[in-house]
Amino acid sequence: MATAKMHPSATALSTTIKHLTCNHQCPPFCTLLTNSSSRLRGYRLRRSFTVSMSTSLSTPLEVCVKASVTTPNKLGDCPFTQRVLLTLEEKHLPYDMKLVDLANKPEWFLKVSPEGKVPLIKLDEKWIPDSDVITQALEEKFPSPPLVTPPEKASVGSKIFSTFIGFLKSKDAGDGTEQALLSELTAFNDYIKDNGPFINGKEVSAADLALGPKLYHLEIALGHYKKWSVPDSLPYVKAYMKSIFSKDSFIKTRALPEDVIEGWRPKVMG
Ligand SMILES: N[C@@H](CCC(=O)N[C@@H](CS)C(=O)NCC(=O)O)C(=O)O
Repeated sequence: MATAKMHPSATALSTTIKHLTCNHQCPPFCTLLTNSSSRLRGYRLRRSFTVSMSTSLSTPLEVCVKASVTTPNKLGDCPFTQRVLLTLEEKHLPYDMKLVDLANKPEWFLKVSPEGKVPLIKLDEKWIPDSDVITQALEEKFPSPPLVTPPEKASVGSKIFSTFIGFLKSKDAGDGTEQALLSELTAFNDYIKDNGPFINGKEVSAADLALGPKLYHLEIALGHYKKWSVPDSLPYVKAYMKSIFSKDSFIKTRALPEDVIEGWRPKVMG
């Protein structure tokens, strides 16, 4: 496993995490921590491990991602960012993550992202915002392996996230928000039962990479704030979550549960 201690001068704002797919039995983040000039005073990077990358890209793509609010130099809890990282992982594209402290956005970030939002990716020398636009652009530029979800299936499960947020924010147990979420999850359960195991059948596709991170937030946030979990009466939803969450690409790009909890706190507190 490649390890490198952070030099004290490397802050979350200026640090680039060079994220490479490696063929070791590494824990979730097999990373080399470097600053933007790929060098930190005080230590040398170990380069003695083998890196396997099946891609034609020689230079890693630069991606701005949310930084953790609980743990220095870790990826934060943005589901849109994870969607983009999952797409990069599934397409075996190398990338450098630039951790952005969203509570204290640095100048360089605001210059390239006037809206101040992540994810943001640099493609053909241009910074592109928005996970919808980014994943579409990645599909066009790097079509192999294809991750396209057919248009008629692309909106499957798309109301789960908004109904989850409604229930999470709710302070009135009888206001119908739990029922609204259950009804979306039930429709999804039935769909996966007939068409699964993934939204487009046998293989994972773009719609799963968008939905997976949102279900991860649902599981952690509702478990923590409402002591609620997906009922056993929805076994296909449960199996779907289990299989997405256990993918290597997901484990590598997921947020820390404590960041997910902190991220939703303002919404829960109202
Ligand atoms: N529609 C955008 C949403 C991106 C978004 O809302 N990102 C959040 C973090 S999860 C953000 O950057 N918020 C800005 C802020 O918190 O100041 C996408 O799909 O990329």
